[in-house]
Amino acid sequence: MARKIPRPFVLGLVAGAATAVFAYACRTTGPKGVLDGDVASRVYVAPGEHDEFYAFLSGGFSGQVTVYGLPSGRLLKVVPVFSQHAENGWGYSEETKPMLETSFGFVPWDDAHHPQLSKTNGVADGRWLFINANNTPRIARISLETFETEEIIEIPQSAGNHASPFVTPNSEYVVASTRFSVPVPQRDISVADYKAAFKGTISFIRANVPGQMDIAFQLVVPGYNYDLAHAGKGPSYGWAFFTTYNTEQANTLLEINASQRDKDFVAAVNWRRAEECVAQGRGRDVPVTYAHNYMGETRVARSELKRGVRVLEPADCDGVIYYLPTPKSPHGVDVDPSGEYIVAGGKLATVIPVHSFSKMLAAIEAKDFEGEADGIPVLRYDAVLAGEVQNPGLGPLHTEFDGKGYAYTSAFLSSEIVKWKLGTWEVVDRIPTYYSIGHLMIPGGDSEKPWGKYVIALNKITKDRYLPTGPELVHAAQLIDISGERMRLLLDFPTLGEPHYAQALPADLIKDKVVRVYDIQRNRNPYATLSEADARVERTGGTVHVYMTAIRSHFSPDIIEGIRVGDTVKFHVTNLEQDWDVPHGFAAMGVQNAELLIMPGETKTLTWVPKQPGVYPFYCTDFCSALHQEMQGYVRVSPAGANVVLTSNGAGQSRVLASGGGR
Ligand code: K7E
Ligand code: CUA
Repeated sequence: MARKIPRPFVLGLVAGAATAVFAYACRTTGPKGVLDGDVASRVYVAPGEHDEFYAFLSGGFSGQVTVYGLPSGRLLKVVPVFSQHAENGWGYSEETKPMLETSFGFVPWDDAHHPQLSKTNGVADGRWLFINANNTPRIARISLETFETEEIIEIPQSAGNHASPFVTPNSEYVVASTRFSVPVPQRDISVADYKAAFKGTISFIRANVPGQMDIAFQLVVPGYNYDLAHAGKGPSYGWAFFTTYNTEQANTLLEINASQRDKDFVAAVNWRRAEECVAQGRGRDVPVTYAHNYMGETRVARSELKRGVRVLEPADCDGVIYYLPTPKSPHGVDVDPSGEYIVAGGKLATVIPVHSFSKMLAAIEAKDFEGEADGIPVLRYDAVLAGEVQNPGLGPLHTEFDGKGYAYTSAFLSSEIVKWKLGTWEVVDRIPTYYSIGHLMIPGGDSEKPWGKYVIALNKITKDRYLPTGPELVHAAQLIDISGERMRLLLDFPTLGEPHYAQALPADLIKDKVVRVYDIQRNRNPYATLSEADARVERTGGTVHVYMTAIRSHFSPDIIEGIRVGDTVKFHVTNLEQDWDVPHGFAAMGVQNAELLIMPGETKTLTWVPKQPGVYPFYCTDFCSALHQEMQGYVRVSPAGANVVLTSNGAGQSRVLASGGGR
């Protein structure tokens, strides 16, 4: 089949500035219907069969992670992370609310961009998935045994936590950098003082012990925008690379003002050198406050405010950071499986520059600098360049690798994936994507040993790919076969939120260790009710605790009286089931909250402050059994000051521990 490459864009140059402004029109006539030959069978996973890969897609502005099976593209789960999730009460239940605490208070939304699997020896090991919150800087750790968010650390002195959270080869650190430079330390000052007072920070976060995520140290860097990152591997182990843009240090209308220079930088940070300097006491402690939230064994999240972070200035630690000139407003920076090549995606560049790690070391040794930026040595472009990929498509953003010597780069403006050969830099294949691709992802494609086989295009614009659904359209991913010489489109599948980036690994790495039930004997929730005999209500002043159990197909108690307007009612619901896939739900009329979805063996708590007298039904929301519709009960609410005695029909006795005057 002859392959003609459409050019679905119009390129306009605004005269008078070295600024290229691209206006483009999506070509909305992609391939439809049957493609070639055996495409359908390549993605067909028969009913009851399992997919070969788990894929984890960021939810972008949904704040969540979604889990898909590949190659089928079937959605398997939404893992709530930074945003409240009404479907299962994440961020609504008392057990999970502390996970969304920050130094700014409760922040129930964020923008999640970059999932990163934990690694051992440079390869995904199936323990955890990390993901960043872009807006209020945070990093989460998700367990791949429970598929739940178990830990969130806030990053102080950061703003726009975009170049995050990229893991080092043994998950020693996740690295994170500021997209927006801000006053460091934060203070009330004019934006006109940008150049003097605004800084970036690069943070190294210890992440390989659950419950102990913490900022190991921060490097204060010039006030540019730091966009993306990747850690070195193999020979470049011990280094991490960050793209910068806006080295012009503009603070308004960046579209034009930050596109002036021909080259910005890739920052190369020697983190082992930073460790040495910190060990020698060359850092200083800055008294900032940040939250650390952890779910832990009790499965009751705790939020703790930490104070103080160790900050290192490049001037106090020679050799810790170098700048590699890189055309032009680079976005992605990706390190090939060998660890030698550092590929940058210059959004406005006409080539893909590839830096050589060994040449970089030689240039550092020879002090082959073209200058300095804020005291940081700038290496000479030609001294570090391995090669340039010519004609790489317009708007190159991100690159992944197949482990067979090829690289795949997404080109946003020309809506295509370009395949090129490492070493010769020649383009060998290209395939259109529908439309405006951002990231792309090959299973293991950022690691030392890619699994290859597929690339997923994560597209920004959907247009006509699915049935229209009003002004707001679902986002789109496309699965492309890369097992042969030519790329082949296999499948479109819709995604939730905006899937910026993704990671994937073979299902065999995790599927047998996935938790099926929480052991009720190990339930450490202080409000757990471990048997129906203990189901009861208790009043402590103005708070009524309902110790409730759920098992097919009833709640105990299912009648509660003696609650008064103004009381705070806490429904502590324990699911006594010990069978896989038997959650119970809990919702009550008028409760200004979401439902609870309680997994087998788990306790979850919903808080309610009733405002009007009446009798309120509650029920199980998850169709759990033939008599699910019978799984219901009533709460009677009396006026404030009423004399109705607190009672329930739970087997444990109802008690008043301290008389309630209504408050
Ligand atoms: Cu969308 Cu990695 Cu936030 Cu590129 S980023 S596209
Ligand atoms: Cu329990 Cu439906």
